[in-house]
Amino acid sequence: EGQYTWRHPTCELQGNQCTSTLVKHIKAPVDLVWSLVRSFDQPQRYKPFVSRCIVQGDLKIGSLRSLREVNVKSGLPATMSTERLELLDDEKHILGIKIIGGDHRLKCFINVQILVVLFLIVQNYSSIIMVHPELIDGRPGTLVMESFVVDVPDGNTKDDTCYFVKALINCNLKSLAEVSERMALQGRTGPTNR
Ligand code: A8S
Repeated sequence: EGQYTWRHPTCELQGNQCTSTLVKHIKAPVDLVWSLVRSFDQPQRYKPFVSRCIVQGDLKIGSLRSLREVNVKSGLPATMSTERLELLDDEKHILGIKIIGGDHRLKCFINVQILVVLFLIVQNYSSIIMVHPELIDGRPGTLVMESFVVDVPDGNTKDDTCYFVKALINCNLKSLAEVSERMALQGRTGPTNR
């Protein structure tokens, strides 16, 4: 393995790519949110579209070039995706991933939650997610920022591509907030019996 340097995805933006940053405020402590975000081998802990995930070889937490094979639930324009860990920084709370393969075919994507139908191939996708502590209503909370860069596929506009990916990430961040806030509440009051 040769030298490997990692740059923020938005640094290398090309003409046929689109990028955006999404922000979410979560009413749960940063360590709890980070413990969910950093689990590269278990994205299904909070990502609603992931059905299962297998890490090839042994996952050394924090080791770059770890690969995961993610299976997504039916109804999406893909069945699986191969993703590489690009960056895992437990001090700065930053996780970077890159999609390096899969079968993200040109298919119809129907999201019943937001009722959009789009046609897209996800290609050359990199994302970076950062979590920072913040106070929300005087309590420890977390600011989550996720940025991505992806190619605009032939026949699609930048706006449509951005819209599709932002919709996916918004679902992930909404679910991350729900899961973390539930865990934070259980941590404060003890697990519920239901
Ligand atoms: C993430 C972000 C994305 C995931 C996409 C954009 C994906 O897992 C889904 C549908 C697709 O069409 C592509 O952080 C792919 O998970 C939900 C399978 C890659």
